[in-house]
Amino acid sequence: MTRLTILEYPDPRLRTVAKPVQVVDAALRRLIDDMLETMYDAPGVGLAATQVDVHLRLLVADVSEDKNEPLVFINPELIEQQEIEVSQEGCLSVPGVYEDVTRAQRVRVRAMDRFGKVFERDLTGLLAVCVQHEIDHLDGKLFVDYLSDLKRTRIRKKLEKERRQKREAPASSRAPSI
Ligand code: GNR
Ligand code: NI
Repeated sequence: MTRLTILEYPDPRLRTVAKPVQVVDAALRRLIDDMLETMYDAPGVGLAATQVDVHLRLLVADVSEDKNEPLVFINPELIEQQEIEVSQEGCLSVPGVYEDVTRAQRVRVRAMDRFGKVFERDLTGLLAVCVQHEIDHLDGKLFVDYLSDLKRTRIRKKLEKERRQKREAPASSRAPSI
């Protein structure tokens, strides 16, 4: 299995709208396994294909304590949403940022599993929130889009600065050449 690279905000590729999966085959199952490995390694409770620069409607999740309940949703659709409440979210594509977002705490989702079989499932709490967060990724949307322009700009500047410093650190810690 391969650990994939996760795109980070404000990478414009995170704005791509993903296309429906047409065939569920061995190549797709390999991508699913790589996404699961990437999610567990990160670590995160969910991962959308968009985040690894694959623009197909596919997401994985695991909100279990022991990280032994991998879930796969191919071409997911929300068919019911209830109990709208605020909860705190984070995102592997927006590292270190946690903010309140208002979403349904109970959803019913229809999707295909890793063998292309259609299923429906009722989800609650973190898993319900996570699946909505991942479907947003598939639509090119990020949780920071729900925040004020001011907050989003501050977050973008903070991440850009952190990345700049990460790039410069190796050079500035080198011994002077004189
Ligand atoms: O790991 C994650 N945690 C999380 C917490 C609250 C709401 C949503 C999430 S999803 C996130 C992983 C991620 O970025 N998925 O796209
Ligand atoms: Ni995310």
